[in-house]
Amino acid sequence: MKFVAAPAHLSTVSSTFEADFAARLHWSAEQDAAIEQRVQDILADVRARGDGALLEYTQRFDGLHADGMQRLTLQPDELRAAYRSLPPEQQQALSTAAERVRHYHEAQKRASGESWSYRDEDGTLLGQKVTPLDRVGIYVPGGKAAYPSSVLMNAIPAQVAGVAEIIMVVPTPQGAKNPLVLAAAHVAGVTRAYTVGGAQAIGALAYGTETIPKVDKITGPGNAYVASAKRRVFGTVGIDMIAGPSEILVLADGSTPPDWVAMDLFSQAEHDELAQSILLCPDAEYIAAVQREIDRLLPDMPRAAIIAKSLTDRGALIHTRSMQEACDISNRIAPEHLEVSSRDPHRWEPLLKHAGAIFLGAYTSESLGDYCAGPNHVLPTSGTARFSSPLGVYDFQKRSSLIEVSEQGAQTLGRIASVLAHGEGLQAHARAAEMRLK
Ligand code: HSO
Ligand code: ZN
Repeated sequence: MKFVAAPAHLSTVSSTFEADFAARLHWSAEQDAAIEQRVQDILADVRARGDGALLEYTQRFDGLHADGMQRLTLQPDELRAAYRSLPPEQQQALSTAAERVRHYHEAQKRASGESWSYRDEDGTLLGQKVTPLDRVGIYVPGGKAAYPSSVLMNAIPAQVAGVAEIIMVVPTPQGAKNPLVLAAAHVAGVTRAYTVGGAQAIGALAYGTETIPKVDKITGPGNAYVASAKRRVFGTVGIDMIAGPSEILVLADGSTPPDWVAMDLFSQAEHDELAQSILLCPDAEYIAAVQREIDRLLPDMPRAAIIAKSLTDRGALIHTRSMQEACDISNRIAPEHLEVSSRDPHRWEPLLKHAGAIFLGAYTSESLGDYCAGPNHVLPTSGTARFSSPLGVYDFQKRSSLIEVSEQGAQTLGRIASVLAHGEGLQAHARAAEMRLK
């Protein structure tokens, strides 16, 4: 990662720096036409033929033959058995992580997820009633990105919101089940799971089949096929977001041991060659120290090749003029994860406007947030933190307005409505209001 620019005052640095900076930030989620066509066909087929289509695609894409959906269904007993089969240390870690994530989301619900109402001077009641979705589907990727922690992060807010049925789908290529994923589903309160994946699983959740019930919303990450399928079924069902590669931005004042920062940069880089790790720091010597730690630590990392590619293609160590300037640049980037690795993080936090999650102080490794601190790890990526939020209880709730007009209120409101309705030329509206006038 040789991308040190000094000084990096963005309004004055050379145009090549600006161009390189922009190129590194750019992530294109270009849709591949061949994938789009395949996904369209698969969705139409699952919609038309239900379980039959699902069984065929599962055999074709996952090499998993099943003569009926029974074999692709995981009942709560099997999820519980997976949990019990784990070593105690893993059981404990999963349960404690789940407890902390649940606690956090319960606080979130209390703070912003409750119904409210008030009465105006005429005694008219006005309010908002919050209700959970009835049934949601959670997609869990198979293969190298099968993260039990993501099962917790998707299912627990749904459960806290009060969703009655949480249906999980997870592909099991060649039938190989990941016990940690099933155990996490048990701990997080998943109602039922099916070992299907890909666009066909998204189709099954969106349209329903003889076996898999149609859900109201689908959340969870997936490959290009899954992302495309989620985009296409949006409208028939709700979806969460289309997540891009992971990102971390570290704002450092030079007070954190440089190997800690190097490893935090690795932690997101190891997810994906397209992941992005950036350091912003006003201290050139410290940047050099982090670079030395990167060079020293990298060769021993099991995912060194992925990390190296991610850092080389998309990473940056940027020398800023000040911490204030670092905060400005961070706001322009709007990173998914933002570490404020400073001895006085609360001094900088008020300057930070756009980030999926903000990790304050040297001890707050982003990795702790990925697993067990409590907040959700499903976060806006690719600059979308400018306008969107972490996955939360609110994503599994909806609101209905409540209105109860009193007799007195009908007089006050009826006159206003009548005038506006006549103005719009809508007679029935006007008369409905006027009939209630005394
Ligand atoms: N950092 C990822 C989530 C994750 N990390 C799961 C480890 N496991 C989301 O950006
Ligand atoms: Zn992670």
